[in-house]
Amino acid sequence: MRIDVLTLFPEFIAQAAAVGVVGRALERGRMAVKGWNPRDHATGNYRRVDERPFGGGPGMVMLPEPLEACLAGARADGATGPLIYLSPQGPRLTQAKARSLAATAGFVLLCGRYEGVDERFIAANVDEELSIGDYVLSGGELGAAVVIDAVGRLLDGVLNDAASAIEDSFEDGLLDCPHFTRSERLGTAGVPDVLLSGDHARIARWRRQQALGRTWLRRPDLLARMVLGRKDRQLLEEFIAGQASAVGNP
Ligand code: 9WO
Repeated sequence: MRIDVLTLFPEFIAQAAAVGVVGRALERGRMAVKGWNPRDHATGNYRRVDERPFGGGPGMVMLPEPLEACLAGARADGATGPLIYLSPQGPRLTQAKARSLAATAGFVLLCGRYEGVDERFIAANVDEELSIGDYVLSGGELGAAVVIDAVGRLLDGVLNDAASAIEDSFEDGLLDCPHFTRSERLGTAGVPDVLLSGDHARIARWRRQQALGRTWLRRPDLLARMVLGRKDRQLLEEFIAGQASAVGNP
């Protein structure tokens, strides 16, 4: 997988992609992340990448010319796939979207700065927009880092064991179950008995029930859009019954 990023801060992207499992994906050659700076393609004495907007108002907008030259440079170097603009105006990044991006040969991310990008560059070049949430940042770089991280960890051979990606609750639309370490100081205090039982079937059942129960408690919106199987429905009913008795309801 190859990810190219058009950004005024390529060093930020390089740093963000260098750590953790995604850093390992880079080391192992499963992924390449390349930053491209429109500043390097700006002309004139001042190497301007921004300009005052038509219609007036405060703030500056990114000029199309340096972005066009920058994109052309990336494409000439082999940048592949759709151009994706990180913006709060796009549809929200989901785990499903991360999975579908991870299945491609690559994509190009465009990070805006200032008040945004000249709409004519977007109309002519951007294939899709992607938001990481309903808030305004000072630029698209943190969004790009989020996309690279969410996609990079899904690539084959990146996570230590394939099971940990599959067991990730979000992969099946649920929140994660609680985890407990073999802490020297805390010992087994406060650890559910089932996790100490060595009974792997019971442990798997408990974890599934916790994932279902926490999703029911904390993100009922996620559960509402899912179709649970018979076993899951049973586990959740049992969890809910346990909750009701825990607060002293009949
Ligand atoms: C500013 C603004 C002000 C009022 C109402 C809406 C607004 N949107 C923006 C805006 O998008 N400003 C930008 C800053 C211009 C381009 C890059 N910037 C950006 C990207 N901020 N936040 C993002 C972003 C990207 C992906 N997901 C969430 C936020």
